[in-house]
Amino acid sequence: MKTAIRKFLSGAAAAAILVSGIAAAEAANWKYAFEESLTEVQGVYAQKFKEEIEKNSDHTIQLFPYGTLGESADIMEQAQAGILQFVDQSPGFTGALIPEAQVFFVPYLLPTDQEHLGRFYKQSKAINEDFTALYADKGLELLVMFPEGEVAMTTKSPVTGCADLNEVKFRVMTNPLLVESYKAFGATPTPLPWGEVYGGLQTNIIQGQENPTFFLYSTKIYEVTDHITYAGHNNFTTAVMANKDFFDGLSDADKKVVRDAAAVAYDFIVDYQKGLADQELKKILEAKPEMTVTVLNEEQRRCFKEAAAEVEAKFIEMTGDSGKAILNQLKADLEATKN
Ligand code: 6CS
Repeated sequence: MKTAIRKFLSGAAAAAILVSGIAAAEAANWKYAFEESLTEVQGVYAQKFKEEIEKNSDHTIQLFPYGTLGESADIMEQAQAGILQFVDQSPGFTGALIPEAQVFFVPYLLPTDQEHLGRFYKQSKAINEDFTALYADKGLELLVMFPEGEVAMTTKSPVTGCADLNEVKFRVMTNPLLVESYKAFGATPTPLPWGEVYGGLQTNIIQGQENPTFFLYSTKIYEVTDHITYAGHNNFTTAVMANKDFFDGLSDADKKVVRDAAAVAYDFIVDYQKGLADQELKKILEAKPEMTVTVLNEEQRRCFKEAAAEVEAKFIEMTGDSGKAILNQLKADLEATKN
């Protein structure tokens, strides 16, 4: 009897070891790189995504914040090569790879109302179907796009209209349509990776740049510029994707874990950003009380709005029927998610 129990127990133990061994063999460590620090919006999103994946599977996520693996262009290359499983790259840097992604730089296309944007990215057919297909063509599984807040211009001299941008070397992300935008606004656009912006402003190689308010505080850009201007011309959009071969190779259960984590993190990051811009603007003014903050009125915005039509025409010229279809779909999606 004793021997039988012992045999049963050792059999059960062996089975347990075998099962845990199989589970351990299946558990993977996935690498996820993004363009910001751990405590900035992309980093907060990534941490929530990691938490969800690790809660709902045996897999772990290793996070690589901005700079640890290079610039935005570098992490995209690594994700396409399959060295990284996940990457956050903003359309501001994806324009050369997927020209249609430049649609997010048609001025005044996106509203500044964060609640509207929260509904839009989640429900948009253009994003969740049309862009998904375009990213797939480049070996990427688009998981989510989310807003990071209204962009503001920060400059060394005050801006109350397009005329004030004349002769201003204005840094933009490396995106041909953004170059066209700032040309149309009257500035001299200078495309640069993020790592060159602070030093460029400090040494006066450039005299302006644009970014959401939280980023102006977290990156201390207020130290090297003196004026913040809100023209309401855009909201910062970012995108998280997986290497497509990696994603296609996952089990259905793991695909669901990944998609669910992306969706939970989306709701979390939209909620996290409520009041963030105001909060961070206050911190900028505490750190540098002499910084001026101007919200342009309708009259002052007129030239920026007139430039928008020109930029939209350029976008269609650059992207043809495919871009036109995406633009129209985005407009329809924005209308459908107004309330
Ligand atoms: O302007 C940029 O290059 C950066 N801006 C933001 C808000 N995130 C990452 C990106 O590199």
